Amino acid sequence: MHISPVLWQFLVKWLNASALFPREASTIAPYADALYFFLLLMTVVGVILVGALLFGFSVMYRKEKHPVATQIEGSTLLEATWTIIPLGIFLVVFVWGALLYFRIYNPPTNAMNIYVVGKQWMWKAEHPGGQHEINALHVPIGKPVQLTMISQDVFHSFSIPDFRVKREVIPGRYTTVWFQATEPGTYHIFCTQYCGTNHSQMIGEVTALSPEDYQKWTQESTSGMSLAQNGERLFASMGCNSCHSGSAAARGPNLAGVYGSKLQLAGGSEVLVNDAYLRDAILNPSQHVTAGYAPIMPTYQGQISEEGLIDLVEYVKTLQTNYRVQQTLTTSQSDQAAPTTPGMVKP
Ligand code: HEC
Ligand SMILES: [Cu+2]
Repeated sequence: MHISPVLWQFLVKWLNASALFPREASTIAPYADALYFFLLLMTVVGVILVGALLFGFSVMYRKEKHPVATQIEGSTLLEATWTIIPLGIFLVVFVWGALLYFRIYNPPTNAMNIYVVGKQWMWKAEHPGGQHEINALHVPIGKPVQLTMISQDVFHSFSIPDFRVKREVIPGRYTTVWFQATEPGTYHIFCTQYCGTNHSQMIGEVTALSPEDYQKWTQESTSGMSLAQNGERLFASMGCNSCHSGSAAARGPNLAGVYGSKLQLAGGSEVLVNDAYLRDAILNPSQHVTAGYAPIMPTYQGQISEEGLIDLVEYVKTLQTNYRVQQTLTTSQSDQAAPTTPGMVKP
């Protein structure tokens, strides 16, 4: 029998695509699958048990053998048994699931961070070194990678099935996932929340590389400017440094070392300054005024793109001990002449 090569290729492709199970390509995948298979096993046991009892009782108590029904008034022992055993199973699933949840959603502190911006209908990745990607994500294997994600428009959901990773990507708020890839290769990225006409095309590819190949990739695809460097320019061109100059006479607080610190607010409460807080401090300054300062910082809502905000956040993160704004002040004169500012919202 002869099969046309086209048909054969189609068949092979179809068999691959309809593989019953995604690959296990992250450290977390086997753990997620273990719980999944446990649930599957419990379900199968339940179905067989109930099915067998149903069938058995129908045969045992059929009309020819028992023409007159016997009334049974209940059995405490029986009822306690079928309450306690399932309760025990559900509690096991609950504790197991909760432990796994914490493991999946709490990134290790040494994780490297990559930003992901979702929009109708694409995924944009921003590496700290300034590498930009669209519908693609390069990561090293054997190293925890955290994604800090945000949507520029509607709700999306970021999923890498082979890594057992999935999380909502929401406008106005950073969400995170993390994973550690175990095998070099390419893996699908999906948007798993219906987000409009071309939702089905909101897909991409993760490329997991060996550390050496990843190193090579970062060098080859650099745009020349890191996110923090872009942020530094933006900081100058948007006039942030007029208030945050770092000098004692400045109207705004010194931002050096603010990232990761506990900030005292005017209302008396304390906040931990993380990525999300920095973003919010730029967009909604009046919501949480720092103690000892007048609420004079203008809102930048609608004036900076999500990418621009990421740049600013990365820049403020780098202001650890030596305050570089002074330097920005002196170098910004030449930038001011630039016709367009990277990261500004385009109309
Ligand atoms: C008109 C002066 C002014 C300008 C311009 C200004 N800020 Fe502020 N900023 C302040 C003041 C005052 C505070 C403290 C009071 C508050 O929280 O609103 C502050 C607070 C902040 C904070 C919170 C952290 C802290 O230490 O209080 C961040 C982050 C920040 N500014 C970043 C920026 C960025 C980025 C820009 C430019 C896009 C900017 N600011 C522009 C005056 C300003
Ligand atoms: Cu989407």
